[in-house]
Amino acid sequence: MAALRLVLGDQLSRSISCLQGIDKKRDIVLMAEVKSEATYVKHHKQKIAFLFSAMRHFAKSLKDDGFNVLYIDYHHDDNRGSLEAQVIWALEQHDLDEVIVTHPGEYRLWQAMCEWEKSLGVTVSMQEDNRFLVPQSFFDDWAKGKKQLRMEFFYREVRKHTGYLVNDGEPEGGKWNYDAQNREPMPSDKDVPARSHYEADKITQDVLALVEDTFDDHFGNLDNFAFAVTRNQALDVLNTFIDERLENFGRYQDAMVMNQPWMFHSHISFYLNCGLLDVKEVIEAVLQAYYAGEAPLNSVEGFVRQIIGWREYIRGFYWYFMPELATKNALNATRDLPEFYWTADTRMNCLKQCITETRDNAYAHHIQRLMVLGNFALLAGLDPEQVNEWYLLVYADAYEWVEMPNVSSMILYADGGQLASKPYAASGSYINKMSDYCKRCEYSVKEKTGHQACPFNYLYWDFINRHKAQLENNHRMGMILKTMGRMDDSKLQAMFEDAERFFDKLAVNEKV
Ligand code: FAD
Ligand code: DLZ
Ligand code: SF4
Repeated sequence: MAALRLVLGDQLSRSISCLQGIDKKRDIVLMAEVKSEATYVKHHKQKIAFLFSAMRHFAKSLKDDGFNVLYIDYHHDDNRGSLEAQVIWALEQHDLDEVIVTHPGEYRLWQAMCEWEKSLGVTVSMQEDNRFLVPQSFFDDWAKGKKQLRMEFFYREVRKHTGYLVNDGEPEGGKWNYDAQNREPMPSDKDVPARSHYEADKITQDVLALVEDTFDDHFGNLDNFAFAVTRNQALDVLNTFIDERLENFGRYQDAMVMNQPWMFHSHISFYLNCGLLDVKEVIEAVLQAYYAGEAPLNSVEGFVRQIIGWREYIRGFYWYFMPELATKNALNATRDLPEFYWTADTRMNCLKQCITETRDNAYAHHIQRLMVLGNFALLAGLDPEQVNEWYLLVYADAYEWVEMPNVSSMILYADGGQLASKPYAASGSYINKMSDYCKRCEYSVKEKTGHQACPFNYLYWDFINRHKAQLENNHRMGMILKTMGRMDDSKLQAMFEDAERFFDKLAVNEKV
């Protein structure tokens, strides 16, 4: 039995399940750059360039090792434009009895693949997606019957299951979570190490030219392209993070600084999510540094939690709640995404910074995505469908399994609290505390009302007021609602009027 083994653009791993048990001589590996995947949303130019280059390098390494690889590039004469059409084409060209795939990361593709056996007329075997530490069934078993699905408790189960940072069932250092030590703003004299930068080789240069030419109407620019595109380079990113950033990762995890897009974050989501790095090797490398005394526990535990907590949880959550998650809109948010999410043309310096950096790098770090871009989307009541589309296309690490729970559930509270115990809403003072953005803003973060006032301030109370009936049942909102109840009526009224004026301007695309 000869098999066609389809490797998707985000499955670039030698140990990916669809390559396991491969017969090098008999089986064929199919990889294809196809229009349907490259344009189902208008991905950032750097995201396409990154994936196409990483795909080409991965295919080359397989070929060099003697695998039978059919690689169909974007302008290949035989390119059929979609994964299914390309598989049909491959089956017509070669004598193959079976198609083997790994469970894809997006529901739309999974749904389509479930129909392939009928349309292709051969056995299609779908293997577990093994780019994660625990299988989907681990999440499903944990979630079943629970009223609340809080990440923290899932994370502890994964810690116990894997034994990472656990000694005889007890957490390393006595606590499961050291976040209390991880909320420092950055001092102004602190240097940030430079981002890892990889020169474009011939493969990458070809891809950059292709993207510039073929996807010129997509968001973003290619000027800052410096991604790792091979496994060795991705490992170099990981090792450089451990050597240069891990020590400070925890302390400055929530900090934001003007013109510092990369901070002390790891920048490995691109590589973890496309298969170039494996979650286990990442955790084990970080733990090795910890046990060698090279990094403090607050940083190491904080980092481990992002990966074996948040990342694993988010993936489990997506598949547990799909397809319903895609249409959730518990707060009935309907406002159109403002034009400035594309142009960065806004007076609000925090948003201007985060959108400009997103456009230039196809990256923003977590707290920018959450507390600036996401917080505004929540407070302004932006339509979840449009916000999801934006996040899915602007970041080079975005696939729906990870993007949608973060957007619909974490930032927009569109699921009504299945993920978060309360909306992540904040006024300008949070942004002021954690960044230097407000110092260079045309608005004043100290003012609560009036033309000069920071819009986050009045939008915050307008949001609380708009949703007070819904939030009243949430015990974590009790204090905030009480505070609003004690506020001066005329002050509140002025803020609601400011919010209305602000929304009127947004509606006619006037600069805000
Ligand atoms: P670090 O800060 O160094 O964190 C280490 C790793 O932890 C990341 O590489 C990532 O794999 C994992 N991680 C941390 N937080 C999360 C999280 N909330 N969900 C899943 N994994 C997490 N991450 C994506 O990979 N793709 C996305 O499309 C994406 N969209 C997001 C949208 C919103 C609204 C928010 C709030 C977060 C989103 N995240 C997404 C999570 C997080 O912002 C990114 O993983 C992180 O910024 C990637 O940069 P890094 O590798 O430097 O991360
Ligand atoms: C994101 C992406 C892009 C831009 N292009 C391709 C492609 O041409 N071929 C391919 O196999 N995969 C691509 N991908 C990744 C897929 O969209 C991804 O596999 C699915 O969204 C499932 O996560
Ligand atoms: Fe953002 Fe308000 Fe600060 Fe300006 S003052 S940077 S709008 S939080």
